[in-house]
Amino acid sequence: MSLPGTEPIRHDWTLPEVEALFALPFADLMFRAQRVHRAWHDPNAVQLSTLLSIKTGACPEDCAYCPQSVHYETGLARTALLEVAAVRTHAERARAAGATRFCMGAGWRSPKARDLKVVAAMIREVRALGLETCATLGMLSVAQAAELKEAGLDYYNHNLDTSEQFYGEIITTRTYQERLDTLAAVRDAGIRVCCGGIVGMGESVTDRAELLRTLANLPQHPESVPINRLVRVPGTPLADAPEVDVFDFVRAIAVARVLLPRAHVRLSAGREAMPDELQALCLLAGANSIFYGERLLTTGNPDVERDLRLFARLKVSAEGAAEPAAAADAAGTAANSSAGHEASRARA
Ligand code: SAM
Ligand code: DTB
Ligand code: SF4
Repeated sequence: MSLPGTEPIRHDWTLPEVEALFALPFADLMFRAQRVHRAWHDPNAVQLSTLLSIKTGACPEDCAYCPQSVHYETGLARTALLEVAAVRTHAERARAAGATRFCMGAGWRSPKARDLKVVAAMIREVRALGLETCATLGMLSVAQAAELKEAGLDYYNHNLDTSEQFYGEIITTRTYQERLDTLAAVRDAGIRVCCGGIVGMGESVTDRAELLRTLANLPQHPESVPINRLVRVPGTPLADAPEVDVFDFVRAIAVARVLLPRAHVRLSAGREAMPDELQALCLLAGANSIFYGERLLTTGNPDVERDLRLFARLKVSAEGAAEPAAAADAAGTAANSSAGHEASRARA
């Protein structure tokens, strides 16, 4: 498929082709990404997703970047699965602040049957608020994906994180193929796929190219592609990973935009440490979604006021946000926060 005057959507990228994109002069890559971005998206709109950790820590997996892994001493306080009512309160606040999607994350290898029932109830509650729903709960079977679809889940996040070649350096407790199997189960259940990776774990440019090539060559592109910059959490094996050149990070966003024209490319973890200028460059490179709200799962994110100030300076609007008045009516007092009013200004 293609729009008039644009390159077709492809699923047959070769590694040399993707590496050649990474190797372009910065201005040429940005131009190419912008051309694709403007053909498929409103370049001045950004989608806002808010994250909530519904079950934190004590995860049996050994993902080298992750503060929630039981294998590392990160000083993280563990929590049991939240109550449905508490999740609803968080979702109401997110909606009042202007988010359109609410993502629930759990530190699980894969969900247990009784836990999945509770998550299904959370999904129903969040959906009833008019928010899009997303969950990231680890590996899923075909039956579990169907159960989540039945509850009304819109998106499932499950990242490939890096190339298949580099994956074994980062995670040993599950295989790349298991990740791909879960993505297929999610897709086959009719749930939209959110899948991306992390830049800054010591991977090569070839690994970044392979990750994006793998995503682009899936039978159907993920609708949402989070590009995370590693948050170096003390106690994890990657606490001292060398910092990635900021332009190399922007290049990863731009190549994601070129390969995945219709997807929302999300500038994800790592924003708190990014100056506004770098975030603006990422938006110019084709990012059109962010995590919005002062927390990711266990680490910080820019607060709403900072993001809304940036949006106002760039004249960026929030994509598809409910009118603040409607959000206020439904969400009660939480919507009277200055954030709700700021959101309306940013959208104006
Ligand atoms: N346990 C589930 C799983 O792994 O699929 C869901 C939660 S897990 C925290 C979701 C994603 O967060 C990971 O796949 C990874 O891409 C990202 N992530 C975790 N820790 C991170 C960090 N320190 N920096 C950047 N991204 C991180
Ligand atoms: C994704 O790609 N990034 C989000 C979300 N999917 C679940 C998670 C980022 C986590 C950053 C570390 C933390 O806060 O624990
Ligand atoms: Fe567990 Fe997910 Fe963290 Fe890996 S990324 S340790 S699976 S919570």
